[in-house]
Amino acid sequence: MNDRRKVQVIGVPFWKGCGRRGAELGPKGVLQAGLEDLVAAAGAEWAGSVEAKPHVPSGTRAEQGPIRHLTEVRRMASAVADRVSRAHDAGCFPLVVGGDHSVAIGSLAGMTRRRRDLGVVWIDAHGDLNTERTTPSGRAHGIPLAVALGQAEWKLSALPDAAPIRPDRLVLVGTRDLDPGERELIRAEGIACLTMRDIDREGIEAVMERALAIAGRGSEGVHVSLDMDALDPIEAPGVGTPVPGGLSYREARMAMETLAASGRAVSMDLVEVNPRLDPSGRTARLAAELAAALLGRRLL
Ligand code: 4U7
Ligand code: MN
Ligand code: MN
Ligand code: MN
Repeated sequence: MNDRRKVQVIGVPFWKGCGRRGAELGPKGVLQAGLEDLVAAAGAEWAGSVEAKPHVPSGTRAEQGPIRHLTEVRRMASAVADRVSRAHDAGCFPLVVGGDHSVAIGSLAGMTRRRRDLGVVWIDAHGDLNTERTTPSGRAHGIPLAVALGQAEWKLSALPDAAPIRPDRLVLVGTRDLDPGERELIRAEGIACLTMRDIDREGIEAVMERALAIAGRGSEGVHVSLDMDALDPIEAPGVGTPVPGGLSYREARMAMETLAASGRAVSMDLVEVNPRLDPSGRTARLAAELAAALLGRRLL
């Protein structure tokens, strides 16, 4: 990761992009699961943990429109973008711990401010490629990639200095649940989509090497966005939109280790952990372990 071994955690206690309370407890859950110790054990330096909390004036009314809580999502994204670009400027690896996946709009805005050629590896059961027109749910966690690509009405470039990501440097991994509008966008833009079927056939290491070749092609660094629903719900039950047939514990670890070994990752999202849906706490623990594996050089 270009020797950015200092890790700045940016917790984003935000649930309004998924419409289900509990996701705002994600940052606390992941920190309490031992993130700091795991990161240190992996050999990276801990630069501390801050929270990105949007200022929403009381009495703010929910607006009309296809995306729910859009005003709050926009404010959150702006706050996250500022934290992320500041962490980057301080020579740190920004680790954004959500919160629902709409927090990634902020991460991508903050990172593209500084790295115009950012590649993106999106590990998720879903495509997160809906627009205001195609969204079946009206939930902002289903649109971050359409926003980042410049395909939605809300453009990433609405945030100061942010730039769209390039479709030829974006790769989806672990995909198994796409909406019709998302399929169309994938086809139209030629977005690489490495599905669970590809992982079944080729194995996770080969798939991650392919993902790195695409996201890392001519790019200065790769942003890794890990939605915990990429994992099988048996491994990670504490997510808002579980889809059967996901990554095993070993595959998820191997994916992180392959990314770590490449040295290309420059920032990460760790999202969609909902501690309310998992009293055992295993989802938060697994999330912390996977982040540490991405940041680590040591395998044992
Ligand atoms: B997540 C969905 F319709 N596609 O847009 C949508 F199936 O960040 C789900 O990946 C989105 O967890 C899931 O609401 C968003 C739905
Ligand atoms: Mn997602
Ligand atoms: Mn998902
Ligand atoms: Mn779904």
